[in-house]
Amino acid sequence: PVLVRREDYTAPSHWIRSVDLSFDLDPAKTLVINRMRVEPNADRPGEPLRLDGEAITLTRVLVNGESVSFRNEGGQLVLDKLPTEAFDLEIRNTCAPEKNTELSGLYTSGGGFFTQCEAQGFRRITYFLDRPDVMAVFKVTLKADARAYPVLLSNGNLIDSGTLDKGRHFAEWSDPHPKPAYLFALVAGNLVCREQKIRSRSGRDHLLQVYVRAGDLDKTEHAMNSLIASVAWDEARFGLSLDLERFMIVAVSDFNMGAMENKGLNIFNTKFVLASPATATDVDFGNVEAVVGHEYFHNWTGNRITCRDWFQLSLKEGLTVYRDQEFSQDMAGEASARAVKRIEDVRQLRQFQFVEDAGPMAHPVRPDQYQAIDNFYTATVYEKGAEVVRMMATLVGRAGFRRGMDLYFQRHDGQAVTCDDFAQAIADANPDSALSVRLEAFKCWYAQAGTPRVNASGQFDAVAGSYTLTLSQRSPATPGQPGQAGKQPFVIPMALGLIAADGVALPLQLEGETAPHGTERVLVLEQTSQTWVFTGLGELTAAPVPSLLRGFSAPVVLEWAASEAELFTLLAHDHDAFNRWEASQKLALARLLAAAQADGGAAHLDEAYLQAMRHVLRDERLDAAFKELVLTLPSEAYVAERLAEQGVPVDPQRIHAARETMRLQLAQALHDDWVWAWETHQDNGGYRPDPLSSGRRALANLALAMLVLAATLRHDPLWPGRAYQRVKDAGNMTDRAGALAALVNARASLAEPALERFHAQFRDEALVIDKWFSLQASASESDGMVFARIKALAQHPDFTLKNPNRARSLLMVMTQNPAVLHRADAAGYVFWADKVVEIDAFNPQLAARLARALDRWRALAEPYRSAAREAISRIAAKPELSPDTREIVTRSLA
Ligand code: B3K
Ligand code: ZN
Repeated sequence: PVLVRREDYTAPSHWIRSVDLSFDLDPAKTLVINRMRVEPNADRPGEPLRLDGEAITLTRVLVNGESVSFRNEGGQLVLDKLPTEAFDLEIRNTCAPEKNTELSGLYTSGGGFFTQCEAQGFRRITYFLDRPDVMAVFKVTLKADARAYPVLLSNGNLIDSGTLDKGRHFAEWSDPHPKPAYLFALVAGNLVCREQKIRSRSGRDHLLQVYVRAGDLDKTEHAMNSLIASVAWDEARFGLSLDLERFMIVAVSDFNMGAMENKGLNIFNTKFVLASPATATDVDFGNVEAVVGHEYFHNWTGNRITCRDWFQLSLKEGLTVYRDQEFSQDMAGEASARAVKRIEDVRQLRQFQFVEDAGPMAHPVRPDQYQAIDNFYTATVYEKGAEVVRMMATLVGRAGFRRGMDLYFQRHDGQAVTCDDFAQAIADANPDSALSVRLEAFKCWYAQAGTPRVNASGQFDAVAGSYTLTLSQRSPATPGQPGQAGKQPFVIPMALGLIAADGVALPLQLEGETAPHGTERVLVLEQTSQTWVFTGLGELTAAPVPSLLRGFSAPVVLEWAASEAELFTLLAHDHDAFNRWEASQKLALARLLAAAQADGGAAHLDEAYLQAMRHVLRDERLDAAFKELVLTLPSEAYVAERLAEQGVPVDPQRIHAARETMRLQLAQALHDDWVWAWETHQDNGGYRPDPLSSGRRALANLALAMLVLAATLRHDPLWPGRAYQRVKDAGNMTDRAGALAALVNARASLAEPALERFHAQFRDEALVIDKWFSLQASASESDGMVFARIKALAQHPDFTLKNPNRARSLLMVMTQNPAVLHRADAAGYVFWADKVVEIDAFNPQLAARLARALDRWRALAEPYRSAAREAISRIAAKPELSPDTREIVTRSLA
């Protein structure tokens, strides 16, 4: 396996200025003619041209119309003795789209042709300098059978089309914007589209189109609305307008990830386009909006300014995730709905990125090396990368961040640049800001892996009327990066407030200041340890409660030994909704951790905690969505990480047992409150996926789950009966899937008929059948019944590993269900290892993703630990493994 290093970057030997591609599309054998205008890089004279190519058959090479000699070296096509001036290079080759099971390059799906070129798929279409710093203007001609493939699409504008002989037709597309090959796309198939003309703020007209298969047109309205909203948002918030006459989204059902931002021709997993109230949940509606936004925003952050090399991936991904998160918050509207979105994002970050940062795949936001770049489309590059951008925005302020973005585009539009270039632009536009004066130190966030720990302690001096806050930080060791002494301190923006015991927000005045500066401010922790003294608190009779890391202002683990009383105060009074939620999670976590470590693993919930939860549930001033988040216990994975951090070996079965008993107690103790919540949060009127009504549905579904759980245990048929009725007659998928999950998780006897009914009703809706699989795979484990079910479902006629969505709906979901995966008899690991190997033979990217399920095996207690290592070793022992999966298991065992 070849290790690619960031420090080895060199500019390309040649530039490819323009490409004229012609495709004769045939599933078995597609002919590609690739005519390039090539220019030697004056800085690197006399170097041979090495073109990337993979899984394609070369038929001829012409330089300025003449045959030339060439050689093959390490999979590359090498041309020596080339002209020293610009020249024409023509390559002819073939490829076999129907044999392309990796879904990278040109492949077939559902009778159509689709491409996926990021990161290195273009080389599977034709020979090229397949690297993001080589940008060319593309012209593309597509020829195909007119009946089978009536729609022919590529990037840019349609400049010609017509019929050919033998029932074939053609279309010619031209994209005026120079782009790297990873943004190339083509689509050919029998598709229909929803379209909409819009006029942007700047007065230009654009045609927006969403292409899907014939039966799916009625599920495209939300995607179109999300696209229109995205265009308007980027203009309003960042002054960035659509630079194309035509912008297309195409949905495909076989796709390795979420979606792809190809210039003017975004290709999407159907999961992130199709949504109707009958088939999609509120979460799906939210995801469609976020992903449509994300891909659209890439048009500027990714496409107009792209990455110099793949180590800079977070330049476009971290920034674009930040942008889509901001977009979703702005779409949510009200402050409370914004906070809900922020809580959901942070929960996601902790569940996946923090875990990644603590394991064998931990890497900096800007990695230093890789074997398979596709393995680095990670939570760290994406979600932590977004937090890094958010911290910059916090340090320069909202207006300052906008200035920084403006400067970034002014300097780099049309270029392939680095993360340093971005940070420099934000800092330079804000020369006096908290970012600018410590830019080099701040950039540790790009270079150092691992989640920093921030320890906080406070001291109240009633006589002096002062509160002294000490913050200190340390960094854990990560692969290739020693901890503590080996790492520089991070620059950590700490948003905070102080709250009096009665809930009043206190004015914040630091020692040496003549007046307070509001009730919330951002301190910057940049040394190993720092102390701040707040003064003017002479009126207080009791110590104030600090509300630290408000809004999760930095991606750190906050270690603050809060008392129960302090947490109850925050839960009841904090002005920061994020920290109110955080207090609820800390209260729950303390009980979960105690129960998971106690003999017998039983949690006993105290009246104070139950009373606090009841208060939140009944509080009229709080949104239903927020209540649902507070009353949802921390996930088993999150609890496991916290234990691991304390050096306690993780026993997933005990954690599961502890969390389940706690859930049951919540269900029983708050029974009447859940009944109230269910009854008062029913929909009246039509379905709308807005934050208010989706929050109401979320809370009603949680209430129903609790009621069915408690009822099933006492053999009371009332609530299971109601849930079954809802599966039958729900007016939308959120309610229907919620009721079905309630029955399945409670192991109610009505779960079986409900599952059958659901399957029969939606047998022709692939995305709903995916839900049917994942709902069963994510069910609460008990006596191995869920695992047995999963094994049976793997044999179900509707199950296939070949469709990534379907494979993930059962297998990825299973690996995210700890009590199913981690079994004392190791059967979960054996099943998992077999599937990884099986999938790896035809789709390495999918297999490598699944292969990460046991990343944290070292944190496990015995017998899990040894059995997990054994299972990974079994995969590693296969000689035929793809480089992708090989890299994962090798790092895991290292
Ligand atoms: N840029 C693509 C991801 C491509 C993944 C390649 N393995 C989607 C996105 O982040 O928008
Ligand atoms: Zn992206």
